Amino acid sequence: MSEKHTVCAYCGVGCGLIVEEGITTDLRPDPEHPANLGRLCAKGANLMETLSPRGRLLQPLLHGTHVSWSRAVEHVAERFGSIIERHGPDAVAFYVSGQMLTEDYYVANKLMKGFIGSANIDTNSRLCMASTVAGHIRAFGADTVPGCYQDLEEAEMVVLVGSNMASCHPVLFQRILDVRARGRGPYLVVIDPRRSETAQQADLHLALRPGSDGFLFCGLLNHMWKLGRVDFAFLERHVHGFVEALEAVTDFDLRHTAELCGLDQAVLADFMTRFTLTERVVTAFSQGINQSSSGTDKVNAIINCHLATGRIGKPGAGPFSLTGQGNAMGGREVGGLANQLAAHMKLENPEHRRLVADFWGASNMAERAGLKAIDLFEAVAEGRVKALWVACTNPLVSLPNADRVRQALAKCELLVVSECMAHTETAAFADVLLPAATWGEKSGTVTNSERVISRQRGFRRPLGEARPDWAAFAAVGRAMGFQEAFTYANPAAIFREYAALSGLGNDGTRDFDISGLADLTDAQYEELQPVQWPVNREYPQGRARFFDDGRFFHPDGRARMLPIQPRFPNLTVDGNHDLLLLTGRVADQWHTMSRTGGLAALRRRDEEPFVAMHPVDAAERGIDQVVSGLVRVETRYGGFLSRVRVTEDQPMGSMFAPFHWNDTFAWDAKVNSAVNPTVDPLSGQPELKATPASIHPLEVGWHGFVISSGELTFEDPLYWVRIPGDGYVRHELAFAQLPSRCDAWARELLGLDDDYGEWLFFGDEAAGSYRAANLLNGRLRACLFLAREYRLPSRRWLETLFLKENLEHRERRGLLAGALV
Ligand SMILES: Nc1nc2c(c(=O)[nH]1)N[C@H]1C(S)=C(S)[C@@H](COP(=O)(O)OP(=O)(O)OC[C@H]3O[C@@H](n4cnc5c(=O)[nH]c(N)nc54)[C@H](O)[C@@H]3O)O[C@H]1N2
Ligand SMILES: Nc1nc2c(c(=O)[nH]1)N[C@H]1C(S)=C(S)[C@@H](COP(=O)(O)OP(=O)(O)OC[C@H]3O[C@@H](n4cnc5c(=O)[nH]c(N)nc54)[C@H](O)[C@@H]3O)O[C@H]1N2
Ligand code: SF4
Ligand SMILES: [Mo]
Repeated sequence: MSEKHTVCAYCGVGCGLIVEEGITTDLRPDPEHPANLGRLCAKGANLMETLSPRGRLLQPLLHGTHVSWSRAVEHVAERFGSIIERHGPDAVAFYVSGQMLTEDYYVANKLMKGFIGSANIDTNSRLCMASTVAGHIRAFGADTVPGCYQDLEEAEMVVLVGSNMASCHPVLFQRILDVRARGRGPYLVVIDPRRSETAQQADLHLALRPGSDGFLFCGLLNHMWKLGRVDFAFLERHVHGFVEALEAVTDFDLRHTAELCGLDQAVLADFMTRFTLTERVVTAFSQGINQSSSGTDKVNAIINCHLATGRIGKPGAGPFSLTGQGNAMGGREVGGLANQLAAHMKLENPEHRRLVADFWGASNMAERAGLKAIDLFEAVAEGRVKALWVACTNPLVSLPNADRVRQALAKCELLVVSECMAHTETAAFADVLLPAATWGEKSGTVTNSERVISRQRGFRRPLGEARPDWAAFAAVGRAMGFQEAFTYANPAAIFREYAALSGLGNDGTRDFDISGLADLTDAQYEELQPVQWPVNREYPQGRARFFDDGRFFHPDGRARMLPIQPRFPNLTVDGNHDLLLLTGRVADQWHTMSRTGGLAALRRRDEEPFVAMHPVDAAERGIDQVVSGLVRVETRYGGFLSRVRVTEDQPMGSMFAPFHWNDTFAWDAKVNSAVNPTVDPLSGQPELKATPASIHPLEVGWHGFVISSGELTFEDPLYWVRIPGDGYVRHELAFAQLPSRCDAWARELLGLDDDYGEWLFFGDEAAGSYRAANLLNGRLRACLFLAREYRLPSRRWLETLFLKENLEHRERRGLLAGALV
């Protein structure tokens, strides 16, 4: 029996886990990891199930043919090399991910920025954290998260803005609920247009008008000023720009702010006064703030409020950005964004460039920022970027205006995709597919939302020929001629180099410094306990809070308050699209579902893609009359199919759809086909939370479902969605019409066009319902139910039949009669 401490593969909370491998594999939360202290959420608890070999990419493929790793690497290096030779280094790019480990990220960034000589490496964190990074740098002079998780427990008031923490950072939310249950927890405010799972548990929910957060925080600053609570003594000593910042909010009195935000004035006044008078307040924010065309300004509007009152870097007080992916923070540290260098050094700073170039022995250092994600894919579509290496992300599903992304990928001369799964939408376009080792098989470090660096430890051999991503990038680096710079014995060697770089010429001038870890031996790296950065001479055991000493990272040591002019999303008004589409997540699914979509335990809560809307909006459009709930949402960019959920939790005038479902799990369900690609001019982060949209009933002739032992594919459906069960798969279906030769069609549809088993058929077009079932040796192999009306037999009952060894006579009869329970 071996026991390994590691961290969860999913979100930025960064929970510690203990994996015990023996005859069975056991996974339990680590009672001592500082992030979760023994807690776990459903996604984490089901992680072992994701290790199945099903669907994994096991071999390098070159145009679909199995080749050796060395052949694949040679091909990539040679093609990258020849494109660079003909068109210059800016004709190639990497698009990477906050789910790579720090060591993977470091090597990819080093190769692109130090040796290829372009800064065209960007990451899915552009869609996620870029506005926070830009906001932090403007306010603090560095991308510093001031506080830590304990602050959320020690606060008297926690304000969650644009964060559905109950679903997206469940363990952190649990920590808040736990102190509340002990009777001394914070007063909880949730600012979110919709009554999310988190808002449902709040003391106060401010359902503000979508996109109006900037106005709200400007109003708050104004209110605090009026109440005489601005801490001018602190500002005089530690902050620049406060006069201008305060002047900028003079117009936002309470009445005006309430109007702009669509909130009740008295309720807003209560919130603002409470915020003003409560000493220990944490404002935690996430995608409702970041994913906006004015996201950076919103981040600074929040930080302004904390700076103005000196409530930063203190126990229980400060602004707190929640990171999304497990190593989103690590990616920011290594410089994974196209406008950063490495170890929080700045690409535009010649001194930093020189330091890094000398340290790397870089032959071809990038001199200026590269293309940010949206521009990068546009450049691919226009043929300016000709070779692209995508690693650990599925942009065809997760980038806005996805149909344009599809065009870009189709056009790309050389698309390399590093994936652990064989079939993702993006992988389908790859010229070269590189099999990646994944969670449980690879080792390295990740950094969570509170700057805690933890070891992710592999406990299994990679499946097939899979390799860790760092090894793939390093191999290509060597094949491109940079042997010395890309020869690493193991992740520990990469980490040491990175840690040393972070301390280079630092002396406290840069926040990110882990030079205290630069001399770890392999064995010490293996044993490394979670530690919060910085780790250096001054803070050998890490530092819980920055700015408690009033020192910031602008050259003058002061923070900046910024004059904010809030604005609403700049949406092209389009008469037909009169509802605002907001997008986000559900608790049990992870992004593009490649890990979570196939697990029965995680599909029970939300089986099908859905779009939520208010009953009044539904009634006005006749959507409440659509019994099946099947609808199509459309915008000027494209559309997607979904089931409508009519609920008062969704405010009037807007809709909410999780962006998880895609062509792998459903038909035409990709939300990002409809989402606009407008970006924040400062951060380049897209406006994923607001697109004008319309909604229409889907004209359906026949509704139905199939239960079978394996996955099926369908020709010409109006709609299908795949729902995994334990030992079976169900597909929900809709067709325009029934073919004339139903029985033959059913055999083919069920993939059982063989001579085995016994067939039962019942009903036809005229009867308005049709059923078919196949039994082998008394056991149900597959069954199909279709009806004109959306009135179908109980799926649960049929699913229990599916698991039975031998059907009784009564059950066989019931199969075709179909119990409508
Ligand atoms: N279950 C699950 N957990 C996850 C993930 C996942 O895929 N699934 N992904 C991880 C990642 S990468 C990330 S980035 C995080 C994201 O975590 P969150 O940011 O919490 O999640 P989202 O659902 O994207 O958006 C949060 C909320 O923003 C609200 N919102 C929309 N528009 C506005 C607005 O104008 N103002 C305000 N105030 N709110 C608005 C939405 O209604 C939504 O409830 O989750 C992480 N955790
Ligand atoms: N409309 C809308 N769109 C959004 C968002 C939104 O709120 N609304 N949120 C955005 C945000 S915040 C994010 S972070 C993105 C996330 O979007 P993506 O990054 O595209 O989503 P994932 O499904 O997590 O993709 C990760 C891929 O990496 C693969 N993988 C897993 N482990 C490894 C590994 O170790 N190595 C390699 N090479 N591959 C691996 C997985 O199989 C999977 O296909 O989506 C963004 N898109
Ligand atoms: S909260 Fe996040 S890190 Fe913790 S177990 Fe759940 S998904 Fe994993
Ligand atoms: Mo994210």
